[in-house]
Formats: sequence, structure tokens, C-alpha cells
Amino acid sequence: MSTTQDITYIQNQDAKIAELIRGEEWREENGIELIPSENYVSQACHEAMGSVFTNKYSEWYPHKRYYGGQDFTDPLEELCIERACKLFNCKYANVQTHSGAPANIATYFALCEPGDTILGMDLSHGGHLTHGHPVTYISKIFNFVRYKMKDPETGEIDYEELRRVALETKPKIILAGFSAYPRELDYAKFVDIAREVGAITMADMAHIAGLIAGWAVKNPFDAGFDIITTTTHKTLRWPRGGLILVRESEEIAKKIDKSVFPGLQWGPHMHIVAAKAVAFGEALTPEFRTYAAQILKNAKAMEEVFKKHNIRLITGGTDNHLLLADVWSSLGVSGKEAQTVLDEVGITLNMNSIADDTRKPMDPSGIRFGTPAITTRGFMEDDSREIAELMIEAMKNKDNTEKKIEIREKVRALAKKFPVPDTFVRHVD
Ligand code: DSN
Repeated sequence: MSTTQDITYIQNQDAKIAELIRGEEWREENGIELIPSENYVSQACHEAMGSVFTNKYSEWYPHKRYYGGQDFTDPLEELCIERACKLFNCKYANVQTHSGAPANIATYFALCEPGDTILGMDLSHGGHLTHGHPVTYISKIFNFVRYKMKDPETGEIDYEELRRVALETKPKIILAGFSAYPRELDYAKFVDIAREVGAITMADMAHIAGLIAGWAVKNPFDAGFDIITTTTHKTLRWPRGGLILVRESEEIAKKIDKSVFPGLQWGPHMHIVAAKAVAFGEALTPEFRTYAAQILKNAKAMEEVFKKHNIRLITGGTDNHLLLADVWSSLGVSGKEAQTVLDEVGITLNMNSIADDTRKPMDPSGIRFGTPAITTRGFMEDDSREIAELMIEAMKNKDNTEKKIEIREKVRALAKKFPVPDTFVRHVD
């Protein structure tokens, strides 16, 4: 089980922390994880994260560092970049960003001046806070304008409106990407509009990067996108981190490198770069493509069950790893109530606002859930259908303690049947 780590030294030195680690291991092993942005890393990845590279400062880039002692960090970062480029079919990669938000922010600063316009997807229609929500500091620096879905029942983006707003506001960047949108985007349409208005195209693929790497969904680079940013720990099943990829422009790549360091983020975390390199190696294997395809099949199986029970799904279903259900209008259960009752039975997911939600963000109408983590554990379609049935049964019985105990036992049995694996591939290269 990859959730059980050797923590002998922590146990001998700091019993309180050891106890918390064992607690989290127990939770991960015995519960069912449906948060679509979470996953399990392999033991090889854990070992890299816990390696001596954590001791090293490696500011700047390979062969032009400020500090000495870079004999092993330089080839490490070069290998990591080479694997990232191979995986996403592009020329340049910056593997140093600590997560998705710094990856996005570094990209904005690389390509825009204060006051420049960036056109991104509205948060309530599936976009992300770092796409310029008014609560963020970057929204005070750049002028973010938004596009939405034409119809939340189908999920189709309003490309005509996107084009109209782009012509009117002349954005420097047109940003595609989301954290709560279950459909494929028409990347070619984004590229056409961007070329018409002279904008750079950027895809924040944090949620679906693993599906792109595993050939299960379209790669925005194939349609001519300039930049992809992503986190590395969602469908990708890698350590927590960020990644910026550039399809072919050396000029853009140089600006991004300069923006990450020295512009925004200083010392890179080389133990995480090591873990990214290990994980990129895993994702380059045929096993990873099988995994990515199964994520989609499992999500479709869950869609089927929710539809059978007449539960409203935003966009009508899913083409990727996640689903967004309006549990308030369908079951009279708020998103927060659903999250709480599902936590009680051992199923973890998150409450989520839905398009044009009438409820408040801290207790919205929806729940968001997905299949990357259960697929890592080996769930197939029947198992996914079973967990979907248990979710619905729990929400319908939110005040019935006996029923909830019964469901929790079934969830535990499923978790026991599918232990978190140690490794996903035999070897890489
Ligand atoms: N927290 C991530 C997610 O769950 O989608 C995005 O930042």
C-alpha cells in the first residue's frame, strides 16, 4: 500500500507528527476519494520527494546557477524538462513552479504589462480563481474579462460572445481552462479568435493534464495553443507542483523562465523536481494511457447512475474525469450538507457552486466529484456505478444514522477490495 510509509525516524523523534501521518494514511486507505483534483503518488515518487535534493539551493537554470555544487541538480532538471516535453509534445518546459497558481501568475507577468487584458472563463461557469477573480491580487494588476457557457445544460462555450469580447477588449492572453467544467473545449476556435485579435493562447490544463498526457482527451498544442500551465498532482498523479509548457516559441519560453526566476519565485524545490521527473517517467509508459482511458470510462459510469436517478448534472454529463451535480434542486440537499454526509460515510468530495448559483459559495447548490483517485486504486465501471449508488443513497438518507452506518460499511468494504497500490509501472526508460 503506497499510503503506508516507513516513518521510523519520525516515530522515534516526534510521536505527535507520526500519529498524524498514520491517521492520514488510515483515512486515505479506508475512505473513497472522489475529489477530482486529488490522487495517490507511487512509492518511487514518495522516495524522490523525501530525497537529499531537498537540501540543495539551485536558483536559476541548469548550467547557469548562482550557487556551486550543481553536479546532480543540472542533469536532474534537464532530464525532467526532456521528459515533460516528450509527454506533452512541445519544445520548452519550466519545471520549477511550486504549483498551478504560481505557474499562471508567472505566465501573466511574463507576457503582460499592468493594465493589460486577459480573457478567461468565469469562475461560476467552471473557471479558476487565478483566472482573475476579484478576490485575487492579480485582478488588481491586470484587467480580467470573462466568457461563459452558452447553456449550462449542454456546457457549450459561447464562442460568438468570446469572439465579440475579444474584438472589443483586445486581450494579450486568451485563457482556456477550468477547475469545474466537465466537457472538452474547442481549442481550434480559441486559436482562431486569438489569431484574429493578436492574442497569445494559454491553456490552464491543471485538471486534465493527465488525460492529455495519457492521450484520453485532446492536447491544446495540437490545435496550435502557445502555452499550457498545469499542476502536477491531479489526473497526472505526480507530486504537488506546477509546470509551464511552451509549444514552440523560444521568445515566450525565455520570458517565462525569467518570470519564474528571478521575477516571481526563488529557490526551486529540487526534491520535487526529482519527483516530477520520476512521475513523468511513469506517465510515458503505456500503462498510463490505459489508466487515463479508464478514468473517463469510470466517470461515464457514474454519470449513468446520476442520470438514472434524475439528478441534474451541469452540462448534462461529462467528457472528462469530473462531474458537477446540482444536488440542491434534485434532492433538496445543499452542497455543504452533501459533503458532510458523504464524509460521514467515508466518501470525500467537495461542495461546488454551479453556473449562476442562487446559493452562497460556502453552502452552494452543487457537488463536484471525479474518478482519478478511484481509478488509480483499480476501480472499473461496475465499481464506479456502485460508489455512485452509495453516494445517492447517503444523500437521500442524510438524517438516518442506521442507514449511514450501513453505507459506511459498504464503502469500507470497497476500499478494502482496492488497496492503494505501491507502484503503477515496473520501470521507466
Ligand atoms: N484546488 C484545485 C481544485 O480542486 O480544483 C484548484 O486550485
